[in-house]
Amino acid sequence: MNEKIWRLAAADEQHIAALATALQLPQPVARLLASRGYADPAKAAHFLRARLSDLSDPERLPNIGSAVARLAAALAAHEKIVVFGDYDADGLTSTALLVHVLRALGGSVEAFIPQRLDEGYGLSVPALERCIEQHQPHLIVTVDCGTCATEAVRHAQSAGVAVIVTDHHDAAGEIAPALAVVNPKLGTETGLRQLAGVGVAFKLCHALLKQLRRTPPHPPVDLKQYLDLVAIGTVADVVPLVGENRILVRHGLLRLADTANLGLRALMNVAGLGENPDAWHIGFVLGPRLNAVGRLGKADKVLELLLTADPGRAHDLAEQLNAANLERQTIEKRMVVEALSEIEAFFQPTEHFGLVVANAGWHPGIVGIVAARLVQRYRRPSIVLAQEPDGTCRGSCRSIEEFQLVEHLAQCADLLTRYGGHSLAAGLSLSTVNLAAFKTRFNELARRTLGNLDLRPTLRLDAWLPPRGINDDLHDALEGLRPFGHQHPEPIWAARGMRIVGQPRRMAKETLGLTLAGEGTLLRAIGFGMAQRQIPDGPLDVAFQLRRQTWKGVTALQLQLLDFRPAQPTEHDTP
Ligand SMILES: [Mn+2]
Repeated sequence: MNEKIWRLAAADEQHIAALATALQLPQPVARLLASRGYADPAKAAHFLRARLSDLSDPERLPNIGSAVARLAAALAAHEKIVVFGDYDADGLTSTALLVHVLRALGGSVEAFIPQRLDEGYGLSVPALERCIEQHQPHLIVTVDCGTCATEAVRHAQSAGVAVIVTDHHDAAGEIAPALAVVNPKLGTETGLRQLAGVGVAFKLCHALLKQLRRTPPHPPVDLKQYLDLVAIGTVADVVPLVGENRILVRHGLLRLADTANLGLRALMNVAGLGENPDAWHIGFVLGPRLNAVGRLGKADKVLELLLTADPGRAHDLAEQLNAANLERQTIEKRMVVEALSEIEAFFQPTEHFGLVVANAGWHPGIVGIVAARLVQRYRRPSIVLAQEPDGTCRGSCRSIEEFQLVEHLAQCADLLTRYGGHSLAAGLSLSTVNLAAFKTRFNELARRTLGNLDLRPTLRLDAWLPPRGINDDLHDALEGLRPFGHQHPEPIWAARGMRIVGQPRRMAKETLGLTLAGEGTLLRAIGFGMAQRQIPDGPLDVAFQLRRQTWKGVTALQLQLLDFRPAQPTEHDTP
């Protein structure tokens, strides 16, 4: 597992120098920006500023005008509105956002979340029927789902219920005949296509407020106070943290630090989150807690948490979410062990490029996380299926950049009952009688696409640093690049020919501690999970992320090691 290919991100050296001068940036930061598509100083400055005023006009989303007009009419006529969401963190934050805003505008609004385990994802006919029976709405507004829910939308209309769809998923079929389908994937603005469901819901709210502001009295809503919800849904849905998503998340994180949402405040307390939550905390601390109850079939609790005005109730619910997350972890661990033992029984690296495993004892809400673990381990597209007693398999796929899921699943459409999603993550179901044929076909498709590629994990270096360049100025300059996440990862640096001073320290939890020296600079380094790794004699090249740690009142830089290797001459590096 130590066999990583180190690859320096490509960037034009002339651009780097010009950018560093123009924006007064340390060379490595200029290099990073140039390599990530911001070589032009104006573009880079815009990226670094990430101002809310740089968000585009929400009216540029397709069909948003008619959606806003209908919503405004529903508010004016005090019609009963239901926000129909989804059980993941994106769908739940989208729902809470729209409910908060419409209620603040005086709307008569209820929320509805489908049951993951019985009704499945999105606007299905059974979920719709339960929704109508429960709430008797005049108008349903979906968030994070519904683009192709043709049957359910017709069903609603024949029951006299109007439907507005807001969504961000790729259209995998006929577009639902709703009165408006607000989905950036149906438009031509490439910058908006990356929005999460909650980003689309935010745009809808923004457009609605703009509309209402045109005629007094002015609506008493400050949309900025809900940016914490937008940040959470956006990060948790793993959409790229560039463009408008970057702006929304950067400002949403500032809002989250001081959130007025009692549920989020309680959840942060229960999870032990400190002063300045960042995107990592959403992805690895808050996101899993918000998703866990939904996975286990009780997403309504998250919705209640995000909507409650009662601090005691908020605390209780936060505790329940925390407990559900622990339960999820236990189930996940067992499933990973079982999946690995199934795969190891047949796996040949030169034969198996698309992994499909199925088991009757697996939890259908947790298959996606297990698939993600398999991708991490094997670097191949992986599908994990829960076999149901009714003779069907339901599951999740996760993939690598080199293999687009939905287009490959389309080539198995005759074997599947349902599939959909994105290029790196998708869901599917099929009849168990087709399982063997599907396994073979999926592997064959993956072999055709991946068979000739080098699938060893790569470490994408942002720059080689001279040891003297590993300093506080660099660390400070990185603050402006935050938040880091999908498609804008935290920078990885490397340094050549570092010598180990003193003895390596093997510490608790498999942690390795080193003191490194180069060019007269001494640096502390730490490697999580590396305590057992063999340390080569002689100087090392190290790859790391830069941290500033305070310990016993002393603040110092620390290299968080991602890999090390015997020092190599420069010409060995893969470009
Ligand atoms: Mn989503």
